[in-house]
Amino acid sequence: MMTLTFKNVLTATEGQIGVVTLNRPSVLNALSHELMEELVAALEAFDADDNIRVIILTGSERAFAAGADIKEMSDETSVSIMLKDRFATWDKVKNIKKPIIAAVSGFALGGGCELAMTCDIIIASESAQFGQPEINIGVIPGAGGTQRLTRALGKYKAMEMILSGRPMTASEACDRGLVNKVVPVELYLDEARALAREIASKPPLAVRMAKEAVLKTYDVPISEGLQFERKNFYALFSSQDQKEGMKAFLEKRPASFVGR
Ligand code: CO8
Repeated sequence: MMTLTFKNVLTATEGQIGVVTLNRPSVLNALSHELMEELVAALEAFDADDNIRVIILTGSERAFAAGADIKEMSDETSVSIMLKDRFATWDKVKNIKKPIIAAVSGFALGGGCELAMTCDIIIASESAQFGQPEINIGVIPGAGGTQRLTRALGKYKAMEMILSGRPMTASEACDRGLVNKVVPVELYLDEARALAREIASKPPLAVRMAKEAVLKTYDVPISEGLQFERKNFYALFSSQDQKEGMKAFLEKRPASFVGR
């Protein structure tokens, strides 16, 4: 992991936490294709690294990301953009198995809002704003906004945001369940780190299966989701960590998890 160097993203490890920082400040972290490819490479490397248990995805104080790169897209045609299959990288972000905490400050607009929503937990600074302004440039959200924002906020608020292009403040996003917690700007990364460390202390296989089961709710009717949950529950009983976790509880001592 440490040998990977990128142009548009920075990576760092802090104990069992992998941090990926979007780093195209001159364009407010606009999500070019090159940036997305590097982002996926960084996330996949952390996902494959046994020493990493949780990933934090962040941007700068001024911008998490102001959307897909409009300059790069402006001359595309329906056919050219389809043939380039730009959403393949987005699908890979969705398929990361370890939990991803988005630490969001400043603009999270268009693809930036969609990227945050593709993460599992969103911690925001007071300056964060979330929006889907694509309507202002003649298109609509393309990386999940119409679906994920609607699941998060309900039909009426999502419709208002997507049709008007108006952004939402961090505190409103938090009140409505799109954001987990809002903190002053100097604290949002620390808040994300604290939560990441807590999750990193849990048994990794259970964390992985819990994430998978929660996400299943987006894809299937509840009867199938319940079956899926049950199978993951059963499967964890063949892990060492289930034996250790339950034994430690009964012996009134802290558990020591190995991820097997
Ligand atoms: N793409 C490219 N460049 C951008 C983008 C962007 N999304 N956002 C900002 N920039 C650039 C600006 O052009 C400017 O560059 P320069 O200094 O060379 O003029 C620089 O960043 C700073 O921006 P501003 O001067 O505009 O800064 P302000 O503080 O005045 O305004 C805003 C900040 C309000 C965030 C403003 O920049 C803005 O409205 N940006 C565009 C927001 C937007 O419309 N986002 C949606 C884009 S479409 C999308 O995301 C679809 C996603 C679907 C996935 C697609 C996969 C292929």
